[in-house]
Amino acid sequence: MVWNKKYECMPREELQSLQLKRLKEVTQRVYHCLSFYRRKFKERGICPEDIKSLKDLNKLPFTTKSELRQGYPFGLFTVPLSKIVEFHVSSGTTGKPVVDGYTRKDIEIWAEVSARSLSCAGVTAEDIIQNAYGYGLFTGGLGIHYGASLIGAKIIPISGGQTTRQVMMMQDFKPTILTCTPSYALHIAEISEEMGVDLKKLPLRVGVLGAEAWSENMRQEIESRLGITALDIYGLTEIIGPGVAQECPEKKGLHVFEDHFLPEIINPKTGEVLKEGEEGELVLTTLTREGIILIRYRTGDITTISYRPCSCGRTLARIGKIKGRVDDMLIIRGVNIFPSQIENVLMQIDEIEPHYQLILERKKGLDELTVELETLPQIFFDEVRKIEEIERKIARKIEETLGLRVGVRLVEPKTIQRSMGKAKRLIDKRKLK
Ligand code: DLL
Repeated sequence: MVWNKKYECMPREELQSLQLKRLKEVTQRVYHCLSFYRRKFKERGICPEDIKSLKDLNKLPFTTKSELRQGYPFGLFTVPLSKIVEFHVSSGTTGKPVVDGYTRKDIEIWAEVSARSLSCAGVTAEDIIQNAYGYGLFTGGLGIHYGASLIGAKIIPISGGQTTRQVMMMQDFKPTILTCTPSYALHIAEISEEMGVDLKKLPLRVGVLGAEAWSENMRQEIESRLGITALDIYGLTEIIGPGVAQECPEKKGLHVFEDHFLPEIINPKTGEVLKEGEEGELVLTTLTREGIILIRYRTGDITTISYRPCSCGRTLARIGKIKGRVDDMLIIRGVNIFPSQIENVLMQIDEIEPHYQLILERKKGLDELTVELETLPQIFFDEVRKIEEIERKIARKIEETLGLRVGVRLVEPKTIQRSMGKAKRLIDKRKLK
């Protein structure tokens, strides 16, 4: 088990002075290494010496994803290329990806924070981990692998996909931990049920699930279908990969490994720093990375932060479950909504499978949202009245809970595409000029 109590349970004042020391070092480093940061600092009329307390953080400029793209591929590295030992890229599909370059020390840090994450979820050297995050340029597979290795746990590096084989490994190797995206965990459950295998009877006990937004009710669905405790792991390629923040079994937010990553929550429209508990965009500054140092990176992820110590003993700040990305927020007839909020309602309905898609269209100048869902196999599609009744019931439930009128369309079982990694929930069919 890798529980670095020195840092994870450090009194806040001590942690803050460590963060300040590290913040001063990284601002010096980026200022002297990169004209990109020097120019941005100068535009704001500041230099690294102006950072005298953590409060001065908000004098520093934000860094955005589009700036990282402009530096593609190696323009924002803070060390010579000869020091880089590994590359990963972000999983976004539009335009050039964002590249992360890791030095040997960065890989050690990554292994440490990933090991702390897994340990926070209760993983020990005795565990067998079925790692079904994708291996490759995506950070999920290798990030978890490095952490599990540091703990000394036994790893099945199966990667995503080949779901029948995943179930076979679960029966034969008897893993105790499953690591994958929440949507893929549900797909594994579905295939195992088809194969007549009851995962609840196997030794699997914990899922360390992340890389996409998922609701509380989706957690319950996963826990009951797989017979596990499902815990949330957060991270992003730009910062390091999985291991930025992790939920403990208390399930009261994700602990941010603050000795490495300094979090803030801002109003995404104005950039103003928000108070503890207020919802906004998560901004992170890397305090120890070498290959890439990010100052006030705008993650685009919406959450809240709390600095209250947790009953697990950790004093690290906790972020709430990520609600979605700033750019995933839908505004439909004046109602602001995230796909995860719709998911939360859908997961409470009995007559449907937990697979859905949201289809956004523009009709007569107005945005219309249709929720597409699968019925349970035992509900027959020729029972038109019954189908319409269920559709109306779901639409009513969404309207009651979220104040949003949507169309609901039930489709036959197994017609919505399953994901092996991050699920694509929203299909935007609007032809916006
Ligand atoms: O998804 C890293 C990761 C791998 C995290 C495995 C957890 C487990 P990227 O592909 O760069 O990295 O995508 C990062 O995914 O900005 C969020 O929008 C989203 N995301 C990651 N974890 C969560 C989570 C990996 N637990 C982007 N909840 C981030 C909600 C998440 N969204």
